[in-house]
Amino acid sequence: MLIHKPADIPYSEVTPKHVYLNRRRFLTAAPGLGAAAAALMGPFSARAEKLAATHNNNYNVGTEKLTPLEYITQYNNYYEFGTGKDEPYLLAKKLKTSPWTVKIDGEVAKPKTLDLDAVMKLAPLEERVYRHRCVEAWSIVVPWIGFSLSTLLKQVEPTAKAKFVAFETLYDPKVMLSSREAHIDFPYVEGLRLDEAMNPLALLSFGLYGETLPNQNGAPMRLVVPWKYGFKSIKSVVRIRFVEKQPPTTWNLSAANEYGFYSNVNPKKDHPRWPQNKERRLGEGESVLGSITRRNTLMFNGYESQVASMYTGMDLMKNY
Ligand SMILES: Nc1nc2c(c(=O)[nH]1)N[C@H]1C(S)=C(S)[C@@H](COP(=O)(O)O)O[C@H]1N2
Ligand SMILES: [Mo]
Repeated sequence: MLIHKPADIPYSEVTPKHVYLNRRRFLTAAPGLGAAAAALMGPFSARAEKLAATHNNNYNVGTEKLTPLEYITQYNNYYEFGTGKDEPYLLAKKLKTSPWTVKIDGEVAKPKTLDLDAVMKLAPLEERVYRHRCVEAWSIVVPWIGFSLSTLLKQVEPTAKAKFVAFETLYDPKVMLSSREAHIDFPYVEGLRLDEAMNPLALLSFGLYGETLPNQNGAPMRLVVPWKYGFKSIKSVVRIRFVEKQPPTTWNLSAANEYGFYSNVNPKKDHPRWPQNKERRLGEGESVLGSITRRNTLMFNGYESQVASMYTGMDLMKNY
């Protein structure tokens, strides 16, 4: 199911030493999963359930290695649970992910409210390996599980007026920070142009590494828009609205000069406070001093052939 044979991935190569030494005792075979996936899964998914999926070979990242699970699940941005990178791992346990419904309405012929099970049954679950790059210049390679977002969006039959799609994360003040504490407005909102949302690369994800999503990664259902900076990949989605006008988005509201609506990964367009042509791949080339290697950031995060045509004629330095 996964792309590497176990022999290709010694634990010592993909995992920090303290983690793999500590992990051996958890390596019971996981039925239905490839041995490589079982080997890469750590003890940190106690509450996650196995989620079967078939690997889709159209979505790979060449020879780049999967990022070890520990990095994907312990270094996160999920401001509702804290602004530090380790806080979502520690605090997102409080998120109640069941029951879960998503309401889809706006410029559509058939508005719907679906529960999670109904959404997950819309299409066979696929495993896709994507690069995922944060605007803060770190990146990971993740074996996500899900299917194209378009599968869900088509259910409600968008009208001719629908030009954009707006997304909203759950906001539960009982378990999440206040906007004042997090310094951004809640609920977290994001948006895509209709053609972007319908692009097959835009993924609706329910899991990673053969299991349901850890809460800190946006359980039970999140977007993954891999040609854009990570903040466009909104977590824990409860509401989707088709709209005529470009919808407001959280980071753009917070600092429009730093975070645009489009936010396509672009090594030529620096962030006002740092360059964007290099990135730190979590788990790669680390020493006691931290990560010392830098990878070159690719235009559209390496997905140019699949997405560039959507932006022909647009000035991407202005529409950042
Ligand atoms: N609701 C919500 N979604 C969110 C965020 C957030 O703070 N809240 N952070 C975003 C940012 S900045 C990034 S880089 C990615 C991180 O996803 P990951 O933790 O699964 O790697 O989630 C995005 N989605
Ligand atoms: Mo990010």
